[in-house]
Amino acid sequence: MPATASAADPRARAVLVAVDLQVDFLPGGRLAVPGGHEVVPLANAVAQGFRNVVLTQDWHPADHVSFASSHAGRAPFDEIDLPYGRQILWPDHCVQDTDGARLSAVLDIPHAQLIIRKGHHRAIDSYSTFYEADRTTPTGLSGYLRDRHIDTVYLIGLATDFCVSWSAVDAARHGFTTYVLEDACRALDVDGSLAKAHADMAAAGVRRIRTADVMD
Ligand code: VGL
Ligand code: ZN
Repeated sequence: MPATASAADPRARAVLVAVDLQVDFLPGGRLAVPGGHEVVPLANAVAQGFRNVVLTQDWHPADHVSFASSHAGRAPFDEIDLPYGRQILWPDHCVQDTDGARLSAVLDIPHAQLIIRKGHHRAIDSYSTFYEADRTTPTGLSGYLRDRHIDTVYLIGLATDFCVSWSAVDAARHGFTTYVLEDACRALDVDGSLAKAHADMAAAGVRRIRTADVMD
């Protein structure tokens, strides 16, 4: 599908959302996703087939509630209860305007039209790029997509079992036809999180496919 497809083309109503392809989630980063770097060239290739591409960035203040360092006596991967629900505590990562929060230098999608930054409210995490973890505070992405008459969302990126799956579930729940391109994602797999993500995506009607299914 060339990037010049006409408005009549169904691909004009589709968006590729490339989730959190950021330095801290790549090998050597502060919350590295195993094999995360393998996704970046695939993202570059698959994006060629989309007119509409949105990138996302995890973008936390230095004292973010999701950081173990913000809670005395807690260690990364502990879980705590917060007003909006259960929260896994992470190593500090993707702190606003730091090198770790930057998009991968290998990412090459010059026609991406929007970057959604999420997780910027100190007291709420946001795995999903549609709604924060209280499930009610919007990032604005669904309004942006609806204004542009986009009804189909394809997701790739990091991590399958957190930001990709939560975004996919929210997209499907809010009426978008939703696909996850699984070979262009990698998982953290913390304590059964990947199996749970698969179950949650199935329940929400998210379709799991491969990049070859959308590339000519
Ligand atoms: C993510 C954990 C914490 C992700 C972000 O991008 O999947 N995971 N923050
Ligand atoms: Zn985060």
